[in-house]
Amino acid sequence: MRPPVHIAVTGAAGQISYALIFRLIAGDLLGPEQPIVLRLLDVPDAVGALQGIVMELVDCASPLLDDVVITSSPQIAFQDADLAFLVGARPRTQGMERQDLLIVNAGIFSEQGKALNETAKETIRILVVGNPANTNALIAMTNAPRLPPAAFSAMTRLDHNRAVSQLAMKCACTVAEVRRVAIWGNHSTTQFPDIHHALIRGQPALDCVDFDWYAQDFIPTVQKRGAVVIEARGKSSAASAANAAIDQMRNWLYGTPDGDWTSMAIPCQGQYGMADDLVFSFPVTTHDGQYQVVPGLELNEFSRKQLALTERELLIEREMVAHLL
Ligand code: NAX
Repeated sequence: MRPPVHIAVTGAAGQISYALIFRLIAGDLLGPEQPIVLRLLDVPDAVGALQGIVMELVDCASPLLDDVVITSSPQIAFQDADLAFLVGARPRTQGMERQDLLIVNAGIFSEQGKALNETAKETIRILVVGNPANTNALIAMTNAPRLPPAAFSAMTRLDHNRAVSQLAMKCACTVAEVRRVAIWGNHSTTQFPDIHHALIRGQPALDCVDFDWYAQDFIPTVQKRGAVVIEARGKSSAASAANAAIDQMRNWLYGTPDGDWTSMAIPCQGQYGMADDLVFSFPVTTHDGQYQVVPGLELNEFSRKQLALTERELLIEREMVAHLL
């Protein structure tokens, strides 16, 4: 029997985690041979709900579930963790401005960054899902100087998957026939869903679709998809977000397919002229558990303008949490 992999999940009593945890013990991330210890973190008021989740986990009789730890201490949650999904965050409530949300959640991610610094393995991989995901990842990373910056990423895979599906539907092809879509920048409505380098059955995507459709329909559809789901469902995306978290972590660990790439928000080191010290989404390839930004992509004036917009938003967010960096 292999030694278990310890997976920390924060916001474990929330709706995304409820869709994520059961897929983890079904082997959807690490395969059907790999035992798992789940380390579930939520606020003290949610520990009762976590106990119910533990009962349900037990009731799955999964051969892959080695143990479950439930806690409201981030230090305990991250102790010995190999992987961490930082999902927990305060949702935006009525009357709350984006700025208020940023400040409340910044406090959570600075505390969790410090806890990761104290107790996590140096080889841990941390995927930040809780919003505002890019800036939360930046705060956690800055507060965990013992860990390599490359241990952190924020989730833009849901945006990437949304873009792939929208393009496949428009071109009446399968999602497997769509390659090299990219999401640049912030996981927000300023993100830039880019199909300039995308291929449909090996042909340039922009030869298959009309540019006006791309600029006026596709881009806003992907950017605002989260709000449209909320309007229809009365709740924000949960199963698709959990699915994207598994996709992003799986590619990170096991690599991207030959001839394709994915999108991940990662610590920026000035690639494509973007400001350092942001967590910025780029097209990346992954290999042996490491990610590399796809180099040398041509960016036209349209793309540069979109990149500048999303970079500007991230710079403003960074300024607002400067006291925690
Ligand atoms: P829920 O409100 O269902 O769950 C959040 C959970 O986090 C709750 O159980 C809450 O008690 C817990 N929590 C709050 N503060 C905590 C803390 N300090 N430590 C540990 N746990 C804490 O939200 P859910 O729908 O699961 O969404 C979670 C986060 O994902 C939100 O910030 C949401 O905006 C974000 N999303 C990010 C996406 C992305 O693509 N990056 C897409 C989906 C989603 O909108």
